[in-house]
Amino acid sequence: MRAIVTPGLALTGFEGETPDGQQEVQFIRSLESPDNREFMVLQYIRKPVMKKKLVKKVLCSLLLLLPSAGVLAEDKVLNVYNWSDYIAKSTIPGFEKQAGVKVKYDVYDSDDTLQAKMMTGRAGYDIVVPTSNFMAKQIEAGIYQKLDKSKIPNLANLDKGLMAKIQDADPGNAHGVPWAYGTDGLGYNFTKVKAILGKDTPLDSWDILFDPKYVSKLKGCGVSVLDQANDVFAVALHHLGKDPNSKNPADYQAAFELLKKIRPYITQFNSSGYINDLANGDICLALGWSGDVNIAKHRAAEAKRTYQLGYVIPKSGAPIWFDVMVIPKDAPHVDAALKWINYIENPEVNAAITDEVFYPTANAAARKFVKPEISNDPSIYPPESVMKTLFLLKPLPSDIMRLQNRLWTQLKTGR
Ligand code: N2P
Repeated sequence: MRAIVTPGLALTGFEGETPDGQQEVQFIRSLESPDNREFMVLQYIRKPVMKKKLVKKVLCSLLLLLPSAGVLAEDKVLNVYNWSDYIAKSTIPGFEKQAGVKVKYDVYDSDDTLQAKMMTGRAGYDIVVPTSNFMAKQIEAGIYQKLDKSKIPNLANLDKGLMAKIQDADPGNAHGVPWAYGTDGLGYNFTKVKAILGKDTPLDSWDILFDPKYVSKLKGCGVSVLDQANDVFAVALHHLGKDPNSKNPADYQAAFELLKKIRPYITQFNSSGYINDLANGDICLALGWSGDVNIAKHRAAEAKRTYQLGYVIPKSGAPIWFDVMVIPKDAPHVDAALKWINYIENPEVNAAITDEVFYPTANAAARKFVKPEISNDPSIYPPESVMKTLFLLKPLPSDIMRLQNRLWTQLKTGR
């Protein structure tokens, strides 16, 4: 049984009996404070049937015994829901040791999955990590709480310029702290692709994916595309010379036509398994995320594969995005969540994550702890000349998101 009580709250709930009449069930759904902060109180009380009055009496005294917010017992558990392949091996054990909090860690590989879970409510997570453009809609829907920044002193380590980039999605950075950022680009098995397309074909172009003349030849060695409509439409729109964050439905129809032309050559839609597929030589081209492709490259080298893998940001430009840690309004362990955010923004903890998953972070103080071969790798930390070509994925109106998803299903199922 979990209990958190703040004085002055209204109580909602119901009570009844199990169908066999043997047990009394009391379910108190939530307590709501006047400022709309919600706290889970008790989930279920199941006990042998007692006289109603007695149940009420027991409950009342139970509530009186519960600690108030000020003297709340410290959280011993933290439920984190994060992207797959996004954390160092040392991150969780380090936090558990330092904070004395046990971490339950679940992963997803698409913003759509996260969004569906969060919008349904009561997911039980204390920390989730949406991409900033999705986060904006979720903040609007009121599902995240404002951060108590006094509990996150390590916020001082963050790069103000990068924080400013996500203020469109989260004004004043009131709700979120960036976990990492990255780009969308092309992951290659250079050895196989050059053998098929010829060593002089320029690989720093989206043409390799969007021009059937190239991609048709790569079908045989495997072509993977991220299973996230929003990213793929942004890239397709950009390739057509249209606004990658377009709000015009006709633009999406045009992007859909482009994608339909290459659909026969796409051998899989995938947002996590493609890392191993690339590392194992099961695909030779991937529209993927920067760190993921670099993880594949690293795994292939560790396994002493003879082929060369690599990540390329096409020279015409590519999406850049930020994934952001936020605390759901109904998070059961807010205090532990704030401790987690502060821990992640410790420069050495933060650098260890970049060293393992090859995603840069907005933590300026961490950069000097990142291994030099990683912090000097332009496919991981895009230099200023490349940064200028990147476009930020922005929040889109809900009808455009729905249109993207409808066209996406049609594309994948080929109907
Ligand atoms: C991590 C994927 C990064 C998420 N595996 C893209 N926003």
